[in-house]
Amino acid sequence: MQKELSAEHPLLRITIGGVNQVGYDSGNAAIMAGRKLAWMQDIDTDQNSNGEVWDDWQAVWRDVFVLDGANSKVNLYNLTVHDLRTPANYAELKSILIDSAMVSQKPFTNESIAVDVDGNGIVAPRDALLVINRLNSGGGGTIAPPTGTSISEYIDVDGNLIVAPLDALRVINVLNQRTGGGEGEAAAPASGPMLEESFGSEAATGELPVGAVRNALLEPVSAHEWFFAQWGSEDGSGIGEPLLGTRLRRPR
Ligand SMILES: [Ca+2]
Ligand SMILES: [Ca+2]
Ligand SMILES: [Ca+2]
Repeated sequence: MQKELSAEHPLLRITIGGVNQVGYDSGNAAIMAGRKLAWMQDIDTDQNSNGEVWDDWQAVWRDVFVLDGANSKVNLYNLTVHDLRTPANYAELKSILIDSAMVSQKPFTNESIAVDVDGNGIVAPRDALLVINRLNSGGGGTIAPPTGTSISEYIDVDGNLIVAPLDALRVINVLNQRTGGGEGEAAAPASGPMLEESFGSEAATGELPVGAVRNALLEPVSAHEWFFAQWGSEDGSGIGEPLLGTRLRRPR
């Protein structure tokens, strides 16, 4: 599944990792055979026969914890209840991981300046037009997960994973704030051409009143989504079945 996710959605940062329960160390080699996974062995510091991570997360066999970019649990999927050999379960888990990554990472929202839809560092009418054009060509509605390796239009300005008129309106509001702010000395953008339709004197990124808009619209996103599953079975054979892992952090 990790291979599929990486190949099908290279822009979504999804990492499957595992934490093995104490007492099942002997299964680690078999689990890693032929796989590349972030794999960890839990330890039992307080000697209650349970791993500390397992205790912290109250994990049970074959739990898959789906974590967001802040390592907070957003879903829990148990592979005893949902055997991944059933195609519908496999598809469901995969979909949960993708959807969670979309919510956390908002790949179609410009994380530098949300209202800069074309990502050229300048906020201009063209940024609103791109959204409007998308809506007019029937491209509104829920945004599908990206399948390419780059984003050319950050059309989801408000980061709700839907392309809607409000996304264009956000840009227009910022443009209106600028035009209402009076004339200023011309300042050239640090790089890139000044767009024809941009508001001449205020086209430089540094002068745009977008700072407040910018982070109000965006959740912080960390480098990776982390998930954990448990590969192993109650009898400790642990071969070929989903196991468990997490970044070592207590749940909220
Ligand atoms: Ca313990
Ligand atoms: Ca722009
Ligand atoms: Ca939106």
